[in-house]
Amino acid sequence: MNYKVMTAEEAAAYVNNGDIIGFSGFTPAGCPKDVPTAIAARAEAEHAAGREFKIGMYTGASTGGSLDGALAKANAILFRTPYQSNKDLRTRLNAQEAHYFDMHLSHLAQELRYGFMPKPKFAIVEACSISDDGKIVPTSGVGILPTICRLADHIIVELNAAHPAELCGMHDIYEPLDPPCREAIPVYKPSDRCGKPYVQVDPKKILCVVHTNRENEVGGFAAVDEVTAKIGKNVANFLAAEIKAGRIPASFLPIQSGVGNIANAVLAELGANPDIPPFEMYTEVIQDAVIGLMEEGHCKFASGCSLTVSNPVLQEIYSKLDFFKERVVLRPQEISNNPEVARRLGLITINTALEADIFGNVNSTHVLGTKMMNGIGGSCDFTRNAYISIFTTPSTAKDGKISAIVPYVSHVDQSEHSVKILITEHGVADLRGKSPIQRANEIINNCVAPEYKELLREYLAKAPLAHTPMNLDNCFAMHKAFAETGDMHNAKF
Ligand code: 0RQ
Repeated sequence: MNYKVMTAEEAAAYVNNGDIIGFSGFTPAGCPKDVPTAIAARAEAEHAAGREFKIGMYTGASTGGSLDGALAKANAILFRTPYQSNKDLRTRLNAQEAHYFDMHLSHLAQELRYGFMPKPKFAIVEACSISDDGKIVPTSGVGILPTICRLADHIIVELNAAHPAELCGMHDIYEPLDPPCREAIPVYKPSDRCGKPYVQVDPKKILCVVHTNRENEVGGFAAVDEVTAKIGKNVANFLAAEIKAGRIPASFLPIQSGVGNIANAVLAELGANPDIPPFEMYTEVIQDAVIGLMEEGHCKFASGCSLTVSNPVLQEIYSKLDFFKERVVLRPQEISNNPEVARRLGLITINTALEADIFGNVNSTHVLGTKMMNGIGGSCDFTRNAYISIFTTPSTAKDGKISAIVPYVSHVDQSEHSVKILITEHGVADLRGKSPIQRANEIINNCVAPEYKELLREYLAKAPLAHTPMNLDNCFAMHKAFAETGDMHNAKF
């Protein structure tokens, strides 16, 4: 190998206060680990010496503890985008100690190329192999790797021996041209490939290679419980009925499924339902449940941006690479989440809400309207362009003190125009072709927890008569009741 080999500390020494860095990966899959941790240590040393040290950062989505976690703990983040899910980082950005802007994941690479945000000085990327002529093979997540390598002045490669070089062939790297020269993305089914199995970079830009052998930092998923199992069953039964009614083709359509415990549980239930045919996925995050479904034959193919699986499941994949390379393709996020492709393929999209309102608006990001949870991720990329968009949520949170269905959401991520189906453990609200008042009754009757139904009916009955019966004086009364008394039941309309 012709490249300089350095330790993580030596590589981190190149990074200075105010530098902007793009990181590879998507969720903790495919993210560099040693160099970011070394940058965090450098920040701590600089802070101890009374000097400022913060970096601007672009990532694919959330990352692992040794990236977001270490940099957040060191208070070394000037700004950051897009999706994140690290507890320490969440604390920093909710305290305004790091500027965070939430973006659609499919937008990030192109907006960097368009120059809407400052370009990264460094790309720090994880690879399972690198050739002397600059062919980088990513590991289990791609994210914005091709674009940051194109735009950055310098590339630092973490060559991670925990990922086999034989992974080469699972990726499909395609970067579209920018308008006015962009052409159609030639993906007509989830398994289509249109790019290369590696990222071609200018080898002269590779500053150094850092050898490492580190496992991914993907956490496990909560076991499926009664509520999430019921939500999953409701989704599966709804889709089976749509096939029966002829509104979804009998051959079925590709599925996109969001992130988290609920999404994982929903997928397991889809696999268990005999009326759901074996399916394909065109999604961003391939979670544990998908791999099991693939081995059982319920999932035929998955296109995604990352294998966000627990380490035992990743080892299972690596032990059967020939099997999985035929069934999985990993793409950059501007292709895995591309609205053009999503609309063309006719995706059934299933994402999770923190709260929804009785008119069908969805909040997936802001707890009680102000505190950032994780971010929108790819949920809007898919929802707005779906064949049919589904949102799931448990009907209550925090031991029933919060109703997930409220008079008006405290933050809007998906508007009522994009959300077609809302599903809780209690049932399914079909919002298609319904006016606001019809949607409100559908949601209250089918999705709201029994103990909150009367409260929401009272709100609706007292709201002014209008196309959207919304009372500007008290549409947040349930949120206020929770903030003041710790229980939404105490709301007064
Ligand atoms: O808090 O952990 O303190 O108890 O929110 O809730 O039920 O564990 O749900 O793990 O499925 O995550 C929306 C965050 C759901 C996720 C969200 C509290 C609840 C709990 C988490 P505790 P659960 P999940 C593809 C698509 C946005 C991006 C997206 C997400 C915690 O799915 O980030 O969809 N989605 N991307 O108690 C206050 C409420 C609440 C509430 C729940 N109404 N008010 N707190 N909670 N409802 C992926 C990517 O883009 C990468």
